[in-house]
Amino acid sequence: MEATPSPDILSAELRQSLSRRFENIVVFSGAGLSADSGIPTFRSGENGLWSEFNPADLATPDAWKANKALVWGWYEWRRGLILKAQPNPGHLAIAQLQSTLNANAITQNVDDLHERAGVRDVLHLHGSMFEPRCAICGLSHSFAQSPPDAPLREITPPQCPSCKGAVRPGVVWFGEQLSRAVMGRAERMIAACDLLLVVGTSGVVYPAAGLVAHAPRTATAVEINPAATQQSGRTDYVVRMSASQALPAVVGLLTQHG
Ligand code: BV8
Ligand code: ZN
Repeated sequence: MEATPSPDILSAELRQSLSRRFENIVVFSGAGLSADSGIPTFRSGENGLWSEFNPADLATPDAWKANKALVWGWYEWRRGLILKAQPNPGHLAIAQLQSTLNANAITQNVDDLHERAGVRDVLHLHGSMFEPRCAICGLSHSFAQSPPDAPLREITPPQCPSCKGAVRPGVVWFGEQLSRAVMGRAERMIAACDLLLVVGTSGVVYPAAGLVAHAPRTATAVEINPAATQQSGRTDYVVRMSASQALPAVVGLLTQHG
Protein backbone atom coordinates (compact mmCIF):
# COMPACT_ATOMS: atom_id res chain seq x y z
CA MET A 1 0.00 0.00 0.00
CA GLU A 2 1.62 3.31 -1.01
CA ALA A 3 2.23 5.74 1.85
CA THR A 4 -0.53 8.30 2.30
CA PRO A 5 0.55 11.49 0.49
CA SER A 6 1.53 14.09 3.09
CA PRO A 7 -0.28 17.44 3.29
CA ASP A 8 3.11 18.93 2.32
CA ILE A 9 2.24 18.20 -1.33
CA LEU A 10 -0.39 20.95 -1.00
CA SER A 11 0.44 24.63 -1.34
CA ALA A 12 1.33 26.47 1.89
CA GLU A 13 -1.62 28.80 1.22
CA LEU A 14 -4.09 25.90 0.99
CA ARG A 15 -2.57 24.18 4.02
CA GLN A 16 -3.04 27.42 5.97
CA SER A 17 -6.65 27.79 4.84
CA LEU A 18 -7.55 24.17 5.70
CA SER A 19 -5.86 24.21 9.11
CA ARG A 20 -9.01 24.86 11.07
CA ARG A 21 -12.11 22.90 12.08
CA PHE A 22 -14.83 22.65 9.44
CA GLU A 23 -18.38 21.80 10.58
CA ASN A 24 -20.05 20.98 7.25
CA ILE A 25 -17.97 19.48 4.46
CA VAL A 26 -19.30 18.47 1.03
CA VAL A 27 -17.31 16.39 -1.47
CA PHE A 28 -18.86 16.87 -4.93
CA SER A 29 -17.39 14.43 -7.46
CA GLY A 30 -17.42 13.37 -11.08
CA ALA A 31 -15.91 10.63 -13.22
CA GLY A 32 -12.34 11.75 -12.43
CA LEU A 33 -12.69 10.39 -8.87
CA SER A 34 -13.10 6.88 -10.31
CA ALA A 35 -10.45 7.35 -13.01
CA ASP A 36 -7.70 6.04 -10.73
CA SER A 37 -9.75 2.88 -10.25
CA GLY A 38 -9.50 2.29 -13.99
CA ILE A 39 -13.04 3.45 -14.86
CA PRO A 40 -12.93 5.49 -18.09
CA THR A 41 -14.12 9.06 -17.63
CA PHE A 42 -16.90 10.38 -19.81
CA ARG A 43 -14.83 12.67 -21.93
CA SER A 44 -11.37 11.29 -21.90
CA GLY A 45 -11.58 7.59 -21.26
CA GLU A 46 -10.87 4.41 -23.17
CA ASN A 47 -14.27 3.28 -24.42
CA GLY A 48 -13.18 -0.02 -25.89
CA LEU A 49 -15.65 -1.43 -28.40
CA TRP A 50 -17.69 1.70 -28.20
CA SER A 51 -14.77 4.00 -29.01
CA GLU A 52 -16.52 5.18 -32.16
CA PHE A 53 -19.43 6.33 -29.99
CA ASN A 54 -19.51 9.42 -27.82
CA PRO A 55 -20.77 8.21 -24.41
CA ALA A 56 -23.19 11.11 -24.37
CA ASP A 57 -24.77 9.64 -27.52
CA LEU A 58 -25.27 6.26 -25.86
CA ALA A 59 -26.54 7.66 -22.54
CA THR A 60 -29.79 8.95 -24.07
CA PRO A 61 -33.42 7.81 -24.42
CA ASP A 62 -33.03 8.04 -28.21
CA ALA A 63 -30.12 5.57 -28.21
CA TRP A 64 -32.25 3.26 -26.05
CA LYS A 65 -35.20 3.54 -28.42
CA ALA A 66 -32.95 2.98 -31.43
CA ASN A 67 -31.04 -0.04 -30.11
CA LYS A 68 -31.76 -1.33 -26.59
CA ALA A 69 -29.29 -4.20 -26.98
CA LEU A 70 -26.39 -1.84 -27.87
CA VAL A 71 -27.12 0.44 -24.90
CA TRP A 72 -27.62 -2.51 -22.53
CA GLY A 73 -24.39 -4.07 -23.87
CA TRP A 74 -22.52 -0.80 -23.14
CA TYR A 75 -23.84 -0.63 -19.61
CA GLU A 76 -23.05 -4.31 -18.98
CA TRP A 77 -19.47 -3.68 -20.21
CA ARG A 78 -19.21 -0.73 -17.83
CA ARG A 79 -20.74 -2.76 -14.97
CA GLY A 80 -18.09 -5.41 -15.61
CA LEU A 81 -15.34 -2.77 -15.35
CA ILE A 82 -16.79 -1.47 -12.10
CA LEU A 83 -17.12 -4.95 -10.55
CA LYS A 84 -13.46 -5.63 -11.41
CA ALA A 85 -12.36 -2.23 -10.08
CA GLN A 86 -11.45 -1.35 -6.52
CA PRO A 87 -12.14 1.89 -4.68
CA ASN A 88 -9.00 4.05 -4.83
CA PRO A 89 -7.33 6.14 -2.07
CA GLY A 90 -9.59 9.03 -3.08
CA HIS A 91 -12.76 7.07 -2.22
CA LEU A 92 -11.13 5.73 0.95
CA ALA A 93 -10.15 9.26 2.01
CA ILE A 94 -13.79 10.37 1.78
CA ALA A 95 -14.80 7.49 4.06
CA GLN A 96 -11.98 8.45 6.45
CA LEU A 97 -13.20 12.07 6.42
CA GLN A 98 -16.75 10.96 7.26
CA SER A 99 -15.49 8.91 10.21
CA THR A 100 -14.04 12.03 11.85
CA LEU A 101 -15.95 15.07 10.63
CA ASN A 102 -19.44 15.92 9.36
CA ALA A 103 -19.00 15.28 5.62
CA ASN A 104 -21.40 14.44 2.78
CA ALA A 105 -20.64 12.93 -0.62
CA ILE A 106 -22.58 14.11 -3.67
CA THR A 107 -21.58 12.38 -6.91
CA GLN A 108 -22.41 12.41 -10.61
CA ASN A 109 -20.96 8.92 -10.84
CA VAL A 110 -23.14 5.86 -11.24
CA ASP A 111 -20.60 3.37 -9.88
CA ASP A 112 -20.65 1.99 -6.32
CA LEU A 113 -17.01 2.68 -5.45
CA HIS A 114 -17.90 5.24 -2.76
CA GLU A 115 -20.11 2.66 -1.06
CA ARG A 116 -17.51 -0.08 -1.36
CA ALA A 117 -14.97 2.27 0.27
CA GLY A 118 -17.35 2.70 3.22
CA VAL A 119 -18.73 6.14 2.37
CA ARG A 120 -22.24 6.52 3.87
CA ASP A 121 -25.39 8.17 2.45
CA VAL A 122 -23.90 8.91 -0.99
CA LEU A 123 -26.15 11.20 -3.02
CA HIS A 124 -26.13 9.94 -6.64
CA LEU A 125 -27.35 12.83 -8.80
CA HIS A 126 -27.38 10.71 -11.97
CA GLY A 127 -28.65 7.46 -10.46
CA SER A 128 -26.80 4.20 -10.12
CA MET A 129 -25.62 1.43 -12.41
CA PHE A 130 -26.78 -0.99 -9.72
CA GLU A 131 -30.46 -0.03 -9.66
CA PRO A 132 -31.81 -1.27 -13.01
CA ARG A 133 -35.58 -1.00 -13.44
CA CYS A 134 -38.29 -1.81 -15.93
CA ALA A 135 -38.42 0.98 -18.53
CA ILE A 136 -42.23 0.61 -18.65
CA CYS A 137 -43.57 -0.01 -15.15
CA GLY A 138 -40.50 0.96 -13.14
CA LEU A 139 -40.31 -2.35 -11.26
CA SER A 140 -36.79 -2.59 -9.86
CA HIS A 141 -34.70 -5.43 -11.20
CA SER A 142 -31.81 -7.30 -9.62
CA PHE A 143 -28.98 -8.56 -11.76
CA ALA A 144 -29.34 -12.33 -12.11
CA GLN A 145 -25.90 -12.94 -13.49
CA SER A 146 -22.58 -11.13 -13.59
CA PRO A 147 -21.86 -9.29 -16.84
CA PRO A 148 -20.29 -11.32 -19.66
CA ASP A 149 -16.47 -11.37 -19.66
CA ALA A 150 -16.15 -10.70 -23.36
CA PRO A 151 -17.29 -7.12 -23.95
CA LEU A 152 -20.20 -8.22 -26.16
CA ARG A 153 -21.41 -5.39 -28.29
CA GLU A 154 -25.15 -6.02 -28.09
CA ILE A 155 -26.93 -7.78 -25.23
CA THR A 156 -30.70 -8.08 -25.18
CA PRO A 157 -31.84 -6.44 -21.93
CA PRO A 158 -33.72 -8.61 -19.39
CA GLN A 159 -37.51 -8.64 -19.56
CA CYS A 160 -39.65 -7.34 -16.69
CA PRO A 161 -41.43 -10.32 -15.08
CA SER A 162 -44.48 -8.19 -14.42
CA CYS A 163 -45.22 -6.28 -17.63
CA LYS A 164 -42.72 -7.86 -20.07
CA GLY A 165 -41.13 -4.44 -20.67
CA ALA A 166 -37.36 -4.14 -21.19
CA VAL A 167 -35.20 -3.52 -18.13
CA ARG A 168 -33.11 -0.31 -18.41
CA PRO A 169 -30.12 1.03 -16.44
CA GLY A 170 -31.13 2.95 -13.28
CA VAL A 171 -29.30 6.08 -14.41
CA VAL A 172 -30.39 9.56 -15.54
CA TRP A 173 -29.74 9.89 -19.28
CA PHE A 174 -29.04 13.13 -21.12
CA GLY A 175 -32.36 14.82 -21.75
CA GLU A 176 -33.92 13.15 -18.68
CA GLN A 177 -34.75 15.17 -15.61
CA LEU A 178 -32.84 14.63 -12.37
CA SER A 179 -34.94 13.76 -9.33
CA ARG A 180 -36.14 17.03 -7.79
CA ALA A 181 -35.83 15.55 -4.32
CA VAL A 182 -32.19 14.60 -4.92
CA MET A 183 -31.35 17.98 -6.47
CA GLY A 184 -33.11 19.77 -3.61
CA ARG A 185 -31.07 17.83 -1.03
CA ALA A 186 -27.85 18.53 -2.91
CA GLU A 187 -28.60 22.26 -3.13
CA ARG A 188 -29.39 22.43 0.61
CA MET A 189 -26.23 20.53 1.56
CA ILE A 190 -23.99 22.78 -0.54
CA ALA A 191 -25.78 25.96 0.59
CA ALA A 192 -25.02 24.96 4.21
CA CYS A 193 -21.41 23.85 3.76
CA ASP A 194 -18.30 25.64 5.02
CA LEU A 195 -15.97 23.56 2.85
CA LEU A 196 -16.72 22.30 -0.70
CA LEU A 197 -14.29 19.92 -2.44
CA VAL A 198 -15.01 19.74 -6.20
CA VAL A 199 -13.29 16.53 -7.32
CA GLY A 200 -12.74 15.10 -10.80
CA THR A 201 -15.47 16.82 -12.76
CA SER A 202 -15.19 18.78 -15.98
CA GLY A 203 -18.21 20.81 -14.84
CA VAL A 204 -19.98 20.75 -18.19
CA VAL A 205 -23.06 18.68 -17.32
CA TYR A 206 -26.03 20.63 -15.96
CA PRO A 207 -27.90 20.94 -13.69
CA ALA A 208 -25.23 19.12 -11.59
CA ALA A 209 -22.48 21.58 -12.57
CA GLY A 210 -24.66 24.45 -11.37
CA LEU A 211 -24.50 23.13 -7.79
CA VAL A 212 -21.09 24.68 -7.11
CA ALA A 213 -22.67 28.15 -7.36
CA HIS A 214 -24.90 27.28 -4.35
CA ALA A 215 -21.92 27.32 -1.97
CA PRO A 216 -22.11 30.31 0.43
CA ARG A 217 -19.48 33.03 -0.08
CA THR A 218 -18.21 32.25 3.42
CA ALA A 219 -17.39 28.68 2.38
CA THR A 220 -13.95 27.58 1.17
CA ALA A 221 -14.12 25.87 -2.22
CA VAL A 222 -11.28 23.69 -3.53
CA GLU A 223 -11.08 22.06 -6.97
CA ILE A 224 -9.09 18.80 -7.18
CA ASN A 225 -8.41 18.02 -10.85
CA PRO A 226 -5.23 17.56 -12.90
CA ALA A 227 -6.76 19.83 -15.55
CA ALA A 228 -8.43 23.23 -15.51
CA THR A 229 -12.22 23.07 -15.89
CA GLN A 230 -15.27 25.27 -16.18
CA GLN A 231 -15.45 25.20 -12.35
CA SER A 232 -11.86 26.36 -11.80
CA GLY A 233 -12.80 30.05 -11.72
CA ARG A 234 -15.52 29.40 -9.12
CA THR A 235 -13.24 27.86 -6.47
CA ASP A 236 -10.85 29.57 -4.03
CA TYR A 237 -8.09 27.02 -4.58
CA VAL A 238 -7.19 24.54 -7.30
CA VAL A 239 -5.10 21.42 -6.68
CA ARG A 240 -3.71 20.21 -10.01
CA MET A 241 -3.32 16.60 -8.91
CA SER A 242 -5.24 13.35 -9.18
CA ALA A 243 -7.95 12.66 -6.61
CA SER A 244 -6.15 9.58 -5.30
CA GLN A 245 -3.12 11.78 -4.55
CA ALA A 246 -4.73 14.99 -3.31
CA LEU A 247 -7.75 13.73 -1.33
CA PRO A 248 -5.72 11.71 1.22
CA ALA A 249 -3.45 14.74 1.74
CA VAL A 250 -6.40 17.13 2.17
CA VAL A 251 -8.24 14.71 4.48
CA GLY A 252 -5.05 14.18 6.51
CA LEU A 253 -4.96 17.92 7.15
CA LEU A 254 -8.68 18.27 7.90
CA THR A 255 -8.83 15.37 10.34
CA GLN A 256 -5.92 16.87 12.34
CA HIS A 257 -8.38 19.62 13.25
CA GLY A 258 -11.28 17.22 13.71
C1 BV8 B 1 -31.52 17.70 -18.17
C2 BV8 B 1 -25.52 9.05 -16.10
C3 BV8 B 1 -33.53 18.61 -18.85
C4 BV8 B 1 -25.52 8.17 -17.29
C5 BV8 B 1 -24.94 11.27 -16.87
C6 BV8 B 1 -26.51 23.01 -23.31
C7 BV8 B 1 -26.14 23.77 -22.20
C8 BV8 B 1 -26.42 23.34 -20.91
C9 BV8 B 1 -27.08 22.13 -20.69
C10 BV8 B 1 -27.41 21.38 -21.79
C11 BV8 B 1 -27.16 21.81 -23.09
N1 BV8 B 1 -27.60 20.86 -23.93
C12 BV8 B 1 -28.15 19.84 -23.21
C13 BV8 B 1 -28.06 20.17 -21.93
C14 BV8 B 1 -28.53 19.41 -20.80
C15 BV8 B 1 -27.56 18.27 -20.51
C16 BV8 B 1 -26.13 18.75 -20.41
O1 BV8 B 1 -25.74 19.34 -19.41
N2 BV8 B 1 -25.36 18.48 -21.47
C17 BV8 B 1 -23.98 18.91 -21.46
C18 BV8 B 1 -23.10 17.79 -22.03
C19 BV8 B 1 -23.87 20.17 -22.31
N3 BV8 B 1 -28.00 17.79 -19.22
C20 BV8 B 1 -28.96 16.87 -19.18
O2 BV8 B 1 -29.46 16.34 -20.15
C21 BV8 B 1 -29.47 16.53 -17.78
N4 BV8 B 1 -30.90 16.59 -17.81
O3 BV8 B 1 -30.97 18.74 -18.40
O4 BV8 B 1 -32.84 17.51 -18.30
C22 BV8 B 1 -34.95 18.34 -18.67
C23 BV8 B 1 -35.71 19.31 -18.03
C24 BV8 B 1 -37.05 19.09 -17.90
C25 BV8 B 1 -37.62 17.92 -18.40
C26 BV8 B 1 -36.84 16.95 -19.04
C27 BV8 B 1 -35.49 17.16 -19.17
C28 BV8 B 1 -29.09 15.11 -17.42
C29 BV8 B 1 -27.59 15.01 -17.27
C30 BV8 B 1 -27.23 13.64 -16.70
C31 BV8 B 1 -26.65 12.78 -17.79
N5 BV8 B 1 -26.17 11.51 -17.21
N6 BV8 B 1 -24.56 10.13 -16.32
C32 BV8 B 1 -24.27 7.35 -17.37
O5 BV8 B 1 -23.33 7.55 -16.57
O6 BV8 B 1 -24.23 6.49 -18.24
S1 BV8 B 1 -23.81 12.51 -17.01
C33 BV8 B 1 -22.25 11.90 -17.17
O7 BV8 B 1 -21.43 13.08 -17.28
C34 BV8 B 1 -21.69 11.17 -15.96
O8 BV8 B 1 -22.57 11.10 -14.86
C35 BV8 B 1 -20.50 12.04 -15.59
O9 BV8 B 1 -20.18 11.98 -14.26
C36 BV8 B 1 -21.08 13.34 -15.93
C37 BV8 B 1 -20.30 14.57 -15.88
O10 BV8 B 1 -19.06 14.33 -16.43
P1 BV8 B 1 -17.83 14.36 -15.41
O11 BV8 B 1 -18.16 13.54 -14.21
O12 BV8 B 1 -17.45 15.76 -15.17
O13 BV8 B 1 -16.77 13.55 -16.21
P2 BV8 B 1 -15.90 14.06 -17.43
O14 BV8 B 1 -15.41 12.85 -18.14
O15 BV8 B 1 -16.63 15.14 -18.16
O16 BV8 B 1 -14.66 14.80 -16.71
C38 BV8 B 1 -13.77 14.04 -15.94
C39 BV8 B 1 -12.92 15.04 -15.18
O17 BV8 B 1 -12.06 14.32 -14.33
C40 BV8 B 1 -12.05 15.88 -16.11
O18 BV8 B 1 -12.11 17.23 -15.69
C41 BV8 B 1 -10.63 15.32 -15.87
O19 BV8 B 1 -9.64 16.33 -15.94
C42 BV8 B 1 -10.75 14.83 -14.45
N7 BV8 B 1 -9.84 13.74 -14.09
C43 BV8 B 1 -9.31 12.79 -14.90
N8 BV8 B 1 -8.53 11.95 -14.14
C44 BV8 B 1 -8.60 12.41 -12.86
C45 BV8 B 1 -9.43 13.54 -12.82
N9 BV8 B 1 -9.70 14.22 -11.70
C46 BV8 B 1 -9.12 13.77 -10.56
N10 BV8 B 1 -8.32 12.69 -10.51
C47 BV8 B 1 -8.04 11.99 -11.64
N11 BV8 B 1 -7.21 10.92 -11.60
ZN1 ZN C 1 -42.42 -3.75 -16.02
